[in-house]
Amino acid sequence: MDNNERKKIVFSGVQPSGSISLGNYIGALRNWVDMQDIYNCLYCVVDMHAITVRQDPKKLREQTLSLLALYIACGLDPVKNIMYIQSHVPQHAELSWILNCYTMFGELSRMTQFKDKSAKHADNVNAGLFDYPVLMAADILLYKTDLVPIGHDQKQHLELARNVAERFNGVHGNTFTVPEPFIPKVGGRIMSLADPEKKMSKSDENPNAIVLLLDKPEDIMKKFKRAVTDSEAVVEYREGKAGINNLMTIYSIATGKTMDEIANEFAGRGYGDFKVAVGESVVEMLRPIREKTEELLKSPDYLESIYKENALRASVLAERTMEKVRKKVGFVKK
Ligand code: AQP
Repeated sequence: MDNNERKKIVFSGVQPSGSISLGNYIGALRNWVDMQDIYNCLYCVVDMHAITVRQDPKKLREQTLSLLALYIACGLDPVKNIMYIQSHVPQHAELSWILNCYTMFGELSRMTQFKDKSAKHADNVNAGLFDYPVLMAADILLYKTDLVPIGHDQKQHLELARNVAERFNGVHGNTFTVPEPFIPKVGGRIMSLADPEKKMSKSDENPNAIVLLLDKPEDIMKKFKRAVTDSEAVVEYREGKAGINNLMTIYSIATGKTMDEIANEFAGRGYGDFKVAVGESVVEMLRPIREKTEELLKSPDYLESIYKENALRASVLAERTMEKVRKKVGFVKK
């Protein structure tokens, strides 16, 4: 790389809104690991996003630390990357407020995640839930992010972040880098095991719908054995076979096999054998991650040193952007 050419910046995050799912891992985290050697990466535990739906405070604290431990256990290096907790860098909230004033009510009303989540949490359709994409835009734009690795479900939010950045730049001159999404070709949308027409979500109420990264091997096996498929008994990737397509995608990622190789391996065999094989491959893929996470959670001091140090590193970068933004919008310097 040319010395004058800066390394691209990557930002991504996961909400500690539950224990994280195989969908989060395959759609996002797994790709972060590959990116850490190529780019300057910030990986955030987005706890401020998580409170857009009601959380138990004690559990949220535990889930936040557990998620940070999981990041490390998945292979992310806390020295190479900036790995921190969103609420420890208040510039996220500050920029979010400013960007609110550059985001239209109509744009936010069109967000499908808002529509889905407000239907699911009808008793708590709060302004934060509506405003979620603006906080996400702030997360990304604070760091001059070039690339945002996400699953398919976040594409619309990323598009909004781009529009807000362009609008702000249009009014005040070039301020924000307009980010690009990075959505994996395979695994960008892992589906629920109980309803393969729906995405796998860590906050799904049906425990059989989701595989969690910290699930015990016997539970993972049970969930795959119960996975909803179809009545054809043919392991083949094609339209109309959402359940099988989902299991084949997961198996392909866990084993590195292509769809054709998988179809050949299970030709003439029933779904029973296939589901067991998928379960076993996922157990093996997740085993080292679970073991390492359990080990890290026994060292709270180590985790504390990581999130404190990294919040400082993130704050320095965030403050640089905020100084520029405050000046552009006309705030008096402190
Ligand atoms: N099913 C999925 N397949 C592929 N990628 C997925 N992601 C989420 N679900 C899938 C990706 O994981 C990253 C972190 O997501 P998040 O926790 O910030 O929010 P989310 O997208 O709302 O994830 P969940 O699991 O559905 O959380 P809850 O249930 O709390 O709303 C994102 O990059 C996302 O695309």
